[in-house]
Amino acid sequence: FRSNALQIFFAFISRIQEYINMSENGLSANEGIKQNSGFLRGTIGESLVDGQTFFGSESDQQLLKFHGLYQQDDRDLRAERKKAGQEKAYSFLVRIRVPGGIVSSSQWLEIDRLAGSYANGTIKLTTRQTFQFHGVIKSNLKQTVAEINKIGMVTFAVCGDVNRNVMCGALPSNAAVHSEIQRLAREISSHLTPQTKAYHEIWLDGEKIVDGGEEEPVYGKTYLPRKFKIAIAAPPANDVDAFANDLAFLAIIENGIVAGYNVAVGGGMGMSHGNEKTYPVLAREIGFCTAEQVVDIAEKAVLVQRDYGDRTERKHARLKYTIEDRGLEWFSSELERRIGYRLQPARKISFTGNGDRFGWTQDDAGLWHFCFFVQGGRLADSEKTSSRSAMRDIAKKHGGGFRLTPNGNLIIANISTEKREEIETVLRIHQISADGGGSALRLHSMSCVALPTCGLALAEAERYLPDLIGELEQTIAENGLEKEAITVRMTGCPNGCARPFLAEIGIVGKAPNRYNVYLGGGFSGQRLSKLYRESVPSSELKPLLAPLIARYAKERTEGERFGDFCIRNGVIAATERGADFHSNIADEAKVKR
Ligand code: SRM
Ligand code: SF4
Repeated sequence: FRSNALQIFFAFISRIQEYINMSENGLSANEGIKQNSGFLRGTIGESLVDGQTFFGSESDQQLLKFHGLYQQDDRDLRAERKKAGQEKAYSFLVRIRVPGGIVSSSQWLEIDRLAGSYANGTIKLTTRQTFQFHGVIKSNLKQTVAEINKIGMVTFAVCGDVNRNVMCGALPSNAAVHSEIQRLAREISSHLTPQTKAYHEIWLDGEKIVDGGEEEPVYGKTYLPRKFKIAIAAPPANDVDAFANDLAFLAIIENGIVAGYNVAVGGGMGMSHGNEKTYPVLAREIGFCTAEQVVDIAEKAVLVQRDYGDRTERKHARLKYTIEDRGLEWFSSELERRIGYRLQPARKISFTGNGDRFGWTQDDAGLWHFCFFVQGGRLADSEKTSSRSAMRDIAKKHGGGFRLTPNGNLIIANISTEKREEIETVLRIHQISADGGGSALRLHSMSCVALPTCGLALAEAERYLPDLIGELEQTIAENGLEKEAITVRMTGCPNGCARPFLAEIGIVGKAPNRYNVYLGGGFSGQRLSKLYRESVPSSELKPLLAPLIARYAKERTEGERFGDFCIRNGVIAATERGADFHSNIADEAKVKR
């Protein structure tokens, strides 16, 4: 107990010190932490072997994120443990970088093994095409990271103030286009990976670099003001939700090949309840470039944000605010100055949806791909599902690999016609169907992790959305809408990890069992939603949404999407730009409950 109390005391002192540093130079505390970290080392190495179950220093907790690791505790157990005078049930989230979501079968088998050996036995497919392990205890962290490294994967730079996992469209119907965007995703990802040897040193027992012997050519010593996200879309699919990214490349496909990319900048989801200075923004297109220009443009866009992003206030530090403050034209000319040429005019693009295409697809090279719905992106073996075992069995038989989709679903990829039956047999044994036995509403639903691991969650998401969808499926069936897709996304807080502001129905945690409901998002991820009702108790969500869905069934025009219907009928005003996200909110939406 004494040593715990001491740890907490020292953590408190170090926090105060950080805040003093911050107020001295006006920069946010994280800037000081990065500056003094020795290129992301801090005292992580020392803390790793201090015999504690947690990292006591605030700086190390922040720096761990750059290494793909978050200190968490089981929030379900907090009250009970506090009452019993026990420390929190600490464990770590381990995020694994998967550019473009592409995983080989042998990697899959190892990921599966590690999930069982070191994590809580589940494999979480995230909304950004990465893997997450939850529940890794501190004494297993180093071994987990080292074993991930052995299969050619890393946890490095998948969190923190750097470029995150680069997403790309997941489902190939045109094999050449997809291999091109996958190649590019990998290239951007490796080009923007920080150069510090800290990761190798701490986790892989790499040689120690003597002070001063290191450089970080793109990022510099203080990295970026905030996280940076890049995606590549292959229209007409917008499964990556391109417009939610700081930077997006939208493939222009002509005669079956990629002719180049439209460049879009300044998207992001996160906001805070009650703070109208924070809001989601859609990325906007600024021009067209060739494939050869993409990586350099990505680097220069990162540099503009590195140099101009707000380092004083983290809630205002994403590229979207840099652009909102300085203007899109300013950004374009600053980018063009750095790349040394003008972007060509953006070309015409249209998207048909931001969901996944489920079931079997044959690409033009003749290979099959099976995409199936993974509830909450969580592969597990439980009373309800044996999806984790199913994928293990398939990975043993199938050399074609897997693709994680940006909606947290999974594709078994590159299956030859001869092999298809064998895969189908395994799927049957484990009762895995493309739609998980659900409606189109369920297939187009997505949630973030939220409780019990996410420290920022205000309400349930992953554990609650399946039940709410079940309730709404009654309304769907009564109105003959089983095959009609409506996008529903739920998050435990307004950070927006499941991109709820780009759903037709967004349900965002406000407090335990209370949610803000957003309507009017575009089906293709092309329009933001707007607040419809605030602080709705979970028991009132179905009564609120069911009549709207029933009305949609009766009054929609041919092919009309739910989000468009809500706007046409005045249920909600359209949000044209991020900056008007908080405007035109119906007064009744703000009624406090
Ligand atoms: Fe996220 C923070 C989970 C995608 C916006 N996100 C978090 C943390 C790490 C909480 C924390 O900081 O302590 C969550 C860990 C929960 C847990 O227990 O696993 C978390 N985010 C996730 C994942 C796992 C959600 C999921 O269910 O799949 C996704 C992992 C993505 C990845 O592999 O990199 C995830 N997060 C997103 C997305 C979607 C996207 O990238 O397309 C967004 C919105 C897009 C954006 O960035 O604007 C997103 N996460 C945030 C934010 C708000 C950022 C902002 O600019 O305001 C935070 C909070 C923060 O950074 O301070 C956050
Ligand atoms: Fe946690 Fe909020 Fe992200 Fe959900 S949206 S995972 S509650 S930070």
